[in-house]
Amino acid sequence: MFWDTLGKLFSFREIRMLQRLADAFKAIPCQLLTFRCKQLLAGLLAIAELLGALLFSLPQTPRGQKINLDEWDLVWSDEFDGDALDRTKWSPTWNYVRRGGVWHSDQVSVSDGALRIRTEYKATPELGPGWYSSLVETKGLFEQAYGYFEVSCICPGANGLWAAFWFLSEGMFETPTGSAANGCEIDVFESGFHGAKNKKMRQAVNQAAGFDGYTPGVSSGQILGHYTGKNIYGQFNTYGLEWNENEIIWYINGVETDRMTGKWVPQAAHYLILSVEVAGNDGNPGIGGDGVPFEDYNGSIESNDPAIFPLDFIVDYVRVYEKKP
Ligand SMILES: [Ca+2]
Repeated sequence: MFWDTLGKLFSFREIRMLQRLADAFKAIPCQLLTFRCKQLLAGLLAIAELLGALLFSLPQTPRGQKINLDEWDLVWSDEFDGDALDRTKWSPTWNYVRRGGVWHSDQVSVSDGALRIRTEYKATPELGPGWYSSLVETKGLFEQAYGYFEVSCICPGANGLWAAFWFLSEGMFETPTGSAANGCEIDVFESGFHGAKNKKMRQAVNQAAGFDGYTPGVSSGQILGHYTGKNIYGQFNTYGLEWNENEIIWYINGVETDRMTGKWVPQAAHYLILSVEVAGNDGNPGIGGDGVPFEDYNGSIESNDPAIFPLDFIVDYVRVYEKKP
């Protein structure tokens, strides 16, 4: 009841933080009595992180429950073991200017057990010189409501771009309904803080959901939080999403980071998307629609050492599970 009342005042993310803060405080007296310093320090660390997240939007370390895959059946996957994109599972992008770059199907390949979405500058392709990257999606080929969805990947480590594993539903573009009954945008993760001025942000990913399409003044979103992985630009991390009728729960490396309940839990089948986007506008990298440079959180792709390109978003697998009955 107490938390229900708070729900009218605070966002899901804020309530989650308050719950964790309360749990951490509850743990302190008994830890003091038994001198279990390690847990006390962990509690204090959690409090410091929560305050940092609440006051300064700093990223948090995942410290929730672990996913138990024994409770799930694998129903769909791509291990990327072939030598080309499996067109029975994925559709490549059509080729067009996207934000600060171009999405082009030539930027996708499969080799050595992984999907690679390549970002690089190309001088003379048909859509003009610029930064080329790509998208693949399961639209029309595989769509599912509910389950556990997981990607294992190495994010492209460069300023001014981000990789993502995200979902959309066909119905979310219809007239806004004030709920997520017809679906929403679900971001299992988005990287995109490599160039952040604040060093604490640089290993963070964003986990979020957005509702009622993209209608100005109507759509709304929940950036549930910024969470850290382990060396996300140098090694494989997993990013997961558990989803049932009542809640969606985000994970990093199998540990819960955040969850959302209520009317914004989507109830429609969604398709899966893997993409790399170049920050920018109308093919011009590094600036927003207002013409202001993206300096604070990730910078411009042109601020990187050119020697790091071509740069790949490397995806080891995507797996989708259903809960065992
Ligand atoms: Ca693989």
